Amino acid sequence: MKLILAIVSNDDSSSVSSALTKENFQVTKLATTGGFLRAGNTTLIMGVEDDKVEHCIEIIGSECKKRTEIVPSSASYDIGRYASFPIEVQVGGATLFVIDVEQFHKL
Ligand code: 2BA
Repeated sequence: MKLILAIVSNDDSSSVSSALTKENFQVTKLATTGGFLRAGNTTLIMGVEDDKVEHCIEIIGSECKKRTEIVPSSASYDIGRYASFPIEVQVGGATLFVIDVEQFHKL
């Protein structure tokens, strides 16, 4: 058995956990925060049989594709003056850790 930790965008967390549970994977969701951006993300914890790991990764990959979005941003030029303009940001994607599980118990 492997333990998969998948850090995904909050926007994708609902669809990816639904897709995983539909395929009979068991998922625990944690609300987490990225150290660099200090923005909320979601960490999924999954105990997965070795022969199902690839399928699990495929599902996560298909639900968490990297994409660009246009979001409003603003800058101040001098005291009290602001300009608003759209910027392109990359969202989505997933960071995965796949770890060997020494023991698994449900008591
Ligand atoms: P990603 O590399 O896609 O990482 C997304 C989130 O996944 C990270 O959020 C962090 O919560 C987690 N993560 C990624 N790699 C990890 C690792 N090796 N160990 C533990 N957790 C990990 P943030 O830390 O807020 O980073 C958001 C995005 O900012 C990153 O996207 C990356 O594109 C960029 N980034 C992160 N650290 C950077 C740095 N030191 N310099 C430049 N860009 C950085």
